[in-house]
Amino acid sequence: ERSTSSFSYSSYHTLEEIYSWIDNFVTEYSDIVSKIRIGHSFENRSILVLKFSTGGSQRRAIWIDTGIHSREWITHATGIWTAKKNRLWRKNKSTRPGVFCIGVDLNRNWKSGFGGNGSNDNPCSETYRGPSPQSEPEVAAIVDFITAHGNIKALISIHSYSQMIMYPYGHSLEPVPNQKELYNLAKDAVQALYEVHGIEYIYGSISTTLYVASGITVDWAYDSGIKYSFTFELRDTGSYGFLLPASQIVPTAQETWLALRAIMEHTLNH
Ligand code: ING
Ligand code: ZN
Repeated sequence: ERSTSSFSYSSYHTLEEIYSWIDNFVTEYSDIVSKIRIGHSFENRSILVLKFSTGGSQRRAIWIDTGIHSREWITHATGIWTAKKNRLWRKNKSTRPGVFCIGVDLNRNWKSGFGGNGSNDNPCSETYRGPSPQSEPEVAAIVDFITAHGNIKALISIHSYSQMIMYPYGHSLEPVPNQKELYNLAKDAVQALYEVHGIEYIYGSISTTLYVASGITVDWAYDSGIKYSFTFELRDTGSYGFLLPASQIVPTAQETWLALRAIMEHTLNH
């Protein structure tokens, strides 16, 4: 494997594969992770430590070891998965009494379709919807602002990654009343984006293009009367995934701007 994003976390690996995963990992996260060879086994294999640090010396630390008993395969695999999880948090950071897991998915906490398919009532899930619609201060703040404003005509909610431009609904397969208009506008936006750096996006409604998801930002916006509600999934399609290299920031922003402009101009003229 060439990168830690193409590594299969759902299978067991040989020591060679684990060593090569470690090398990829420290290269990809060189600002925070380093590898230390602290010694070797009786049969002379390297004993490697992954050190997570933002710098400094003599700082307090936590040690975790896995695989000290070699037949306990799940522990080596859990160690690798846990190392990789660092910096890839999705939800907010809310806590509730008696609930062990942290965070609500802020793209499942909106009123429209709250609690439906493609959301989860388990607080430990990555798509945990929260106890009630708008229970989270981050969602409530946006709802309050947009509602008080009262004259927002278009809303664009930007995520990554997958290279898609989509419109409501997420919570149902039902086409929205102006679906034809949204389809054509998404198509124009995708074309404008493509012309900048040749990056291909796909488009369509959320539920038919990606998957069914309930309690999402754009469904709420649409149902609140914002007829031009879109969600973008920016670069890439998975080679780097959430860890898109910084060298792609400006090109991504440039092409995204053309798509945003297509939507803004259409909104202005309708
Ligand atoms: N994916 C989105 C998610 O929240 C999405 C996909 C976007 C669903 C917009 C519904 C509406 O599952 C990301 N990147 O978070
Ligand atoms: Zn997202």
